[in-house]
Amino acid sequence: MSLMAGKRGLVFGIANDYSIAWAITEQLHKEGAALGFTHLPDRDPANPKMERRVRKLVDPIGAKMVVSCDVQKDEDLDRTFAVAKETFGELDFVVHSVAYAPLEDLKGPVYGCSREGFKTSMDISVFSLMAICKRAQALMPNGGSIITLTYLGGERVIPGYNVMGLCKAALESSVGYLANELGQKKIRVNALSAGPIKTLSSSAVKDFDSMLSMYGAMAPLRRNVDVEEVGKTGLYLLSDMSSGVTGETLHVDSGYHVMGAPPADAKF
Ligand code: 0WD
Repeated sequence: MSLMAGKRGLVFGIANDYSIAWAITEQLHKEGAALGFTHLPDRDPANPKMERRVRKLVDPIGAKMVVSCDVQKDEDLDRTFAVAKETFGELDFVVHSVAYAPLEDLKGPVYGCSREGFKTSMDISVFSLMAICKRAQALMPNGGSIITLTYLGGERVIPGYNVMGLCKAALESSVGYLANELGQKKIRVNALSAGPIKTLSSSAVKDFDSMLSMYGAMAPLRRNVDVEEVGKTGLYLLSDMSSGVTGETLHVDSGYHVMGAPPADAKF
């Protein structure tokens, strides 16, 4: 029997086919999940680029719902979960794969980050998980699994990751608190800490290409991860295979996070 047969869930954060959320979706679909999606609101309703980009991917896999949702807006979140209730009745899982920082604040230095930029980054990248958990738990009377995407820059200083590192630290902390609060309802909350993957968002991170090559040189597996590996771990965390795992930050990074100094053979 398929791992996700009979399970229903929402995926936040597909921008295009490079998105990590799409790689997770592909795995969930393969294992028989019923899926709903959100996309960023379109500025010009006459030319709905965002919706079209997401629909091109999710319509062929039988998306049960596709809703416009800016996670900064409570009314958008309320509408998304109202549509999910109408469509699915109940939910079994949610994928939170959303992050944003204004470019001028992201590029650093951290001490130069604007107050507004900090608030926006934290609102979209951290508060949105709490806001989503609040609404999702009401649709999970029989328990469920919620995952978010994070990066090592939340645990250690990764030059160039800047304000997003601060966001990921807060996000990972919120995963622990949320796991504790929702545990009695049999809802698990975990973070998947991915190695660097080329996507629309990561292209905004300074020196991203040198980060990629450093993983190949430094990581115990002496290679970087590919997005399919991240997708498969997403599937694991959302399925009953991980039924005893909550409050965890699980690294899918070829082991990079355990290293404290470059291995002897490392060439940069
Ligand atoms: O190397 C990487 N790519 C890594 C990414 C390594 C480790 C973690 N991550 C994390 C990111 O920080 C993020 O949390 O994975 C998550 C997904 O990132 P991604 O797949 O790399 O990036 P992308 O394909 O751009 O998806 C992020 C999406 C947005 O895409 P764009 O590029 O259009 O900003 O987050 C969504 C949006 O779809 N998003 C929002 N959704 C709702 N409301 C909002 C918003 N206000 N802002 C951004």
